[in-house]
Amino acid sequence: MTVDVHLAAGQERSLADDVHDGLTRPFKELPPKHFYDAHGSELFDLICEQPEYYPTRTELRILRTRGAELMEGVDELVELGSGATTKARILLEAGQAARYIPVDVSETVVRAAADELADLDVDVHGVVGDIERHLDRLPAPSGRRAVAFLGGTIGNFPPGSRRRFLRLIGSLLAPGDRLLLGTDLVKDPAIIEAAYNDAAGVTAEFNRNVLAVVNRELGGDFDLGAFEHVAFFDRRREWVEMRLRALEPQVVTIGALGLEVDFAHREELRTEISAKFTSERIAADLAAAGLTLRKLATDPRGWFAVTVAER
Ligand code: AVJ
Repeated sequence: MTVDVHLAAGQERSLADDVHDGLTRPFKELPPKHFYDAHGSELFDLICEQPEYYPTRTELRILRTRGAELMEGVDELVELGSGATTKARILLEAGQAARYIPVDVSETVVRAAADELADLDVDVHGVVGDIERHLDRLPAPSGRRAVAFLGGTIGNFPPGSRRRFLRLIGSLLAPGDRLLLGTDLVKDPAIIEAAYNDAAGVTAEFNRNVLAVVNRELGGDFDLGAFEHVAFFDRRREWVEMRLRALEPQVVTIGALGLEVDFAHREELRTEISAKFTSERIAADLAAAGLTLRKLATDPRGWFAVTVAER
């Protein structure tokens, strides 16, 4: 296996910039990518096991039943924000790809991928990097490529950035290559809201974990107990918002930034949007990024979709 590392010093800079920028806005906001330190990644894996959180197991069912057609003619699989190898294994076992290129910010995750897939006859070439900054540094293609962006993470991008990011992915595709895009679909809001408000409180802990990341990495003094988890489906925008609501007025200090941040009583900090799609919206976003929808694979209830798109 090979691992290319494109991170190191730059990543903390991105957190510092995001925190400084986000906490000094009139409506405070932090980008969701900072949830995923080691503890946050564990919490996310735990979220996926909660009975209310349907996206992961629904997408897995689609990959299991439609894997062969999704991977037909594919020589190598690139997975953006790869995380655990569960989905990669299903796709690699269903097709004939000879190379797997996991791309993730976590070096641990990328190295583990090679170990976990050692029993497959697949060459693993990992890339440690930020999918928003380092996609120009992928290894040269060895054949027809499938670029997978699964789990519904595309929904974390607001609509304008979403199309820009899809266009960037499109620029990686040669004729005959494909994008495999996972998207959560619009459905009964009660089902969606339950998925982000699990009874065991794992999502709430995951949400508050971003404050622990800021405390540790930037010398912050956020009191995690002073914020409550809020998640709701915005029906007009068709996205979930997660927020942290201050339970009392407070001043938070971020040492490394020399920053003091005031929170009013019940003031909210937005930590994530997670867009839910219709097939029309998927096709329109792909088209706006110069991509053509070739296939939309969904589960029997129509809760989640894996789309095949080409340039
Ligand atoms: C990993 C971004 C797809 O938006 O559903 C899970 C993250 N946030 N519960 C999602 C998440 C709260 C998840 N994605």
